[in-house]
Amino acid sequence: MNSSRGITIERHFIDQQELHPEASGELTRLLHQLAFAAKMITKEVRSAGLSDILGEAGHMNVQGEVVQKLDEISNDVIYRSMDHAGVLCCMASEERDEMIAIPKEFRCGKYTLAFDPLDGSSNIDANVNVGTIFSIHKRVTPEGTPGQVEDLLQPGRKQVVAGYIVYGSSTMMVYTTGHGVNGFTLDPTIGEFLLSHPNMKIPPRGKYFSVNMGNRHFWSEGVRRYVDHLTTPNKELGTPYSLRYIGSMIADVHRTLLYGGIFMYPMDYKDPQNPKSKLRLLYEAAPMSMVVEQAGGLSTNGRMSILDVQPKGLHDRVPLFVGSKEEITDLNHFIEKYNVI
Ligand code: AHM
Ligand code: MG
Repeated sequence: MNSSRGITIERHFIDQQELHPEASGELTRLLHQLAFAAKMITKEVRSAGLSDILGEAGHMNVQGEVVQKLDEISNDVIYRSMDHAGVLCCMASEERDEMIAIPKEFRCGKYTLAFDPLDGSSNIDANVNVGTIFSIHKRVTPEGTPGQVEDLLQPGRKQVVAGYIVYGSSTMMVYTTGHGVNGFTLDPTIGEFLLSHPNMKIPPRGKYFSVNMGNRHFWSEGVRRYVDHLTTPNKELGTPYSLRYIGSMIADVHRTLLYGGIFMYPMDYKDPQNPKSKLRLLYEAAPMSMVVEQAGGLSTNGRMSILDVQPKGLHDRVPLFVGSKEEITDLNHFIEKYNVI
């Protein structure tokens, strides 16, 4: 932690904006609103353990109000922080099937926001880390008109900002504008995010791998052999690796970013005629991959960088492999050799 210099996230946004004299300040406003939403969601997550006392989701609480699920609450917090800010032309959320339009009474801006309001929310009751993931693109349709789905359906490579907020033992916001990665920790006593992890870099190799081993039988041969390689003792290669899997992608990737190694959610061949991926491209895989790549790591779907995958629908799913440069390079050799993802 290095928050002693007291650089707040707001000051950091402004410093970044000053590097781009042509900037209109819209992106700064957008990030500011996201940081605000993060504080609001922190408040909700921190009191989640009290739901038994205050009322279960879907039931009446002691005040006679219907208790909402935390992922719905987070979705609403982000939507309400953003809809009137005049910087977005449309949004997409894991919690909504269709594109989210900006209400007519508010100005339509030049950016789009895709977000997962509360990744890993099935872990909430066990007091496990959850998080918000966000991805921002510049629209492709004319400014001043309502946003369209095509504004959102852009590859990760074109993200202008990507990042996440992890609600753990502390709340941390990590983001990139394509010029490195910075991490900010929320100081709850003053309600400010302070720069705690400047210029984050992922180690070129780590000693942890992160994957749902219960699915091993459903992976392709390349992935299975790679994981066998990671778990077979070999002093020279530094194996076996240690397994770490929380089942909350945001926390698993955050740890991977800090300590190095690899996070995987491979394609599932349970039904070989209909292989399935789980994680969503637009608001899970692409933003996390941009952060990791900006920190010096790599990402792949088994064929190309996640950042080059062209989305066809808002909720497209992809196999995701993300982490240290050397692990992803090794994995690619296994995938090439066995010629399947
Ligand atoms: P969610 O967005 O519904 O929370 O689902 C995504 C989560 C990821 O956070 C995590 O990596 C994955 O699902 C865990 O899946 P599994 O239980 O199949 O390992
Ligand atoms: Mg999710």
